[in-house]
Amino acid sequence: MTENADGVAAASALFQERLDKVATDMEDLLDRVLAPGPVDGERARPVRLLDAMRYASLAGGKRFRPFLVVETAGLFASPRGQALMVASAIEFVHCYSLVHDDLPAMDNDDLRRGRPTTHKAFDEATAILAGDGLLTLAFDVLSRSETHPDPQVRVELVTALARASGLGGMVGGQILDLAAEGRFADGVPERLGQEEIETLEAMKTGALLRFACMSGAILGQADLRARLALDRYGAAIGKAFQVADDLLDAEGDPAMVGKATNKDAAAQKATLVKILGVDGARQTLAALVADAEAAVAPFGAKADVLRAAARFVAERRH
Ligand code: GRG
Repeated sequence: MTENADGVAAASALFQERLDKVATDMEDLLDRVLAPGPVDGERARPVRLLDAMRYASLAGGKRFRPFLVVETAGLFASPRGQALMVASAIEFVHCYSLVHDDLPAMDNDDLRRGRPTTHKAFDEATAILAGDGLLTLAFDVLSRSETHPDPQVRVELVTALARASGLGGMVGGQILDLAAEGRFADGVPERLGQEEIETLEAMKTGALLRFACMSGAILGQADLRARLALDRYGAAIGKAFQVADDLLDAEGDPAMVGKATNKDAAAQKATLVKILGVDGARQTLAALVADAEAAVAPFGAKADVLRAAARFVAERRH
């Protein structure tokens, strides 16, 4: 389906409205899940750890992954409350990854989401534990009956999130990234080719975004055709997100981006922008957006906001 210019503008406005609404709902739910009182099976919630987990996950971020969950689940008329539960699990994993990524042993960043990183606001040990706490909480949330009444659906969500975020997904991508920088005593910086960079980025950044899109189909117990369409959409969005992030690093203003920029070039890091050049990366980005838009064509007008989301990824400035 092709939208005319008025349709595109209307879908973009609706996208922003829905993104804002998801951000508000997410804030409320994360606040509730991170309440001071222990839940069944817990003994107590230590204040310092809880404060660090709240600092790392509340009041910040675009909440783009939660938006993808809510919108894809909406295609199958899944209850919004269930989608928000899944969305909060993904956001907890995302926030944990940012906390650990910012640590001195990883990227050593002082600024995230426009304020001090968690290890700067607290200390390193607390930040490591806050990340651990957020990761485990994600799976706690997915296993709750509030997420879906059918335990088989919950198990499918748990498995898919574990695989997207672990060894063969985000964590695996992170170690490939560190290895490429020559960060290990037995390694030298590697000159990665385009295919290797694509694999690394598909794991480090793409896998969680792809799962966010697929989780709507899992929640909605969608048929294979719909799952394949959303998987293609998620894969394109995941790649586009990383290319856009690399372009922001190469060209962005730190005040706008909310974190340090020009780090890839300083670290002589292999990125698609470095291989393809800024213009080549922009062309790749446009092709990925077109592919994401085409992937959700079978859903018709119901997917207008998802098409607008693909365009947002390419145009984002932070
Ligand atoms: C430490 C296990 C571990 C993994 C780290 C996510 C990650 C893997 C590293 C972050 C490095 C990075 C900046 C990757 C680029 C893509 C990305 C995840 C950007 C941040 O996501 P946004 O823009 O952030 O959605 P907000 O703040 O809006 O939530």
